[in-house]
Amino acid sequence: MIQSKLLKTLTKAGLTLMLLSVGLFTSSSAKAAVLIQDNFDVETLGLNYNSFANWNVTDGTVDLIGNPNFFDLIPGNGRYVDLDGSTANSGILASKTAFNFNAGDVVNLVFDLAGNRRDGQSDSVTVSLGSLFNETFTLASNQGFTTFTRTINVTSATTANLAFAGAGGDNIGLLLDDVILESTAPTSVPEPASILGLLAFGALGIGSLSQRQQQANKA
Ligand SMILES: [Ca+2]
Ligand SMILES: [Ca+2]
Ligand SMILES: [Ca+2]
Repeated sequence: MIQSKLLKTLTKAGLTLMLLSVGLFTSSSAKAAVLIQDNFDVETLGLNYNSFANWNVTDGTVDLIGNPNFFDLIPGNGRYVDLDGSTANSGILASKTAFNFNAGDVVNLVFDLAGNRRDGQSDSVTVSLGSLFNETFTLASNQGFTTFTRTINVTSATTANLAFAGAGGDNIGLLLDDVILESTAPTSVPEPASILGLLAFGALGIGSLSQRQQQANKA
């Protein structure tokens, strides 16, 4: 009787272990791909700047400002973008790459925005990722860098550029820094070999225990 209880306990433990293992294999098969990670610190300081590594200015102008001492409005952030350049026509910063997304992808978008820090008036920017995402953010002039995070679930395949479209035309715009765009495709398919191995291992364990119990019963 004691052995029978032990067998049940061990079988339960084995099943739990197998389920846990399956869970681990499933989650580890999800791949996160970083599509853009940009702190603008390698760019060249300049007004009406349009030589970005990852971006085109597709309308209006933007300024690249910051350290050292070039309109460094919020020191400690290296270099960053003033979304309203110096031509009284705020800019659209659009990713050079159009990214492919598939149904089931989970997209993470993270960026830092700050108010213009100069004129006491709010500014806004419309952030878009093709048909997947479109949201307008408005920040007061005195607001420091704030991190915004959005999670986007892709329901059908599409291609999209990430874009930051500043609004206004007074040469004093929102500040942008630390953009991260990443996509996770949860495949949810555990590796068949691992699962078979675990099942075989579990069956062997239960089988040998049963055998031992039968022998014990006969004795
Ligand atoms: Ca920066
Ligand atoms: Ca400006
Ligand atoms: Ca403005």
